[in-house]
Order: sequence, then C-alpha cells, then structure tokens
Amino acid sequence: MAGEAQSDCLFCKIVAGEVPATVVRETETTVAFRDINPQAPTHVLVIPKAHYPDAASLAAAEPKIAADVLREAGEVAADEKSESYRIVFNTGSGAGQTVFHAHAHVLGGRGLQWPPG
Ligand code: DGP
Repeated sequence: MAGEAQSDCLFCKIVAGEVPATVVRETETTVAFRDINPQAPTHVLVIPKAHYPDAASLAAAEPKIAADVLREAGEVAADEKSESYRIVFNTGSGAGQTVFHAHAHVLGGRGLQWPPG
C-alpha cells in the first residue's frame, strides 16, 4: 500500500531505528537527521516517516505530511541558527537522487552559490 515501509529502503530503516542516525528532530510524521556526507556545516535530511519515492509523489498522496516536511526543514534551519539556507529535493537519478524515499536536504552555515551544479 502507498506509504508503507519498504524492507529494502535505507530511510525506512532509519525511521524504524534499524540503521543508526544522528536525529536532530522528530514529529509524529517526520524525522530529521544529519547527512552522512555533509556538503555544508548544516546538512540535515528531513524525511516523512511514510515511504514515498520522491517529494512530488508524497505531496500528491499526503499534502499535509509534505507540508510537515517543509515546516520541519524551516525548524531545522532555525535550530541551527541558519538565517539563510537552502531546501533541496533531488528528484530522479539524473538530478542526483540516490535514496528513493522522499527527503529534503537542508543546507546552511556557509554561502551557497546559484545556480547549483
Ligand atoms: P540524494 O542524493 O538526494 O538521494 O540524498 C541522499 C543523501 O542521503 C545523501 O546526501 C547521503 C545521505 N545518506 C546516504 N546514506 C546515509 C546513511 O546511512 N545515513 C545518513 N545519515 N545519511 C545517508
């Protein structure tokens, strides 16, 4: 069923506590944890606990949870005292998505260039 945990999904395993992560925030619907390969002083991933492969499919099926992810991304930036920050949803392998469980990258703590590569 849509949204159900997938046994082969790394981020579902983090939600279940089967893979360790440095969790910085958690709500009923979301978890935020530090990226294992940080690209900035603040690099936190905010994920829905429910499994959807990308941000658009999450928003189509569960718009409230998609809003929860965005709100939590802002809360992470506030917790980290990042006044300027970037929220990124890589979607598709051509855009660099490697984990097919929706996630927002929250990047901050340094100047960020535009356009991104
Ligand atoms: P993306 O490339 O947009 O799908 O982002 C996936 C991110 O997940 C990438 O920046 C690295 C991070 N990542 C991969 N494996 C792990 C892990 O086991 N733990 C944590 N905390 N992050 C991970």
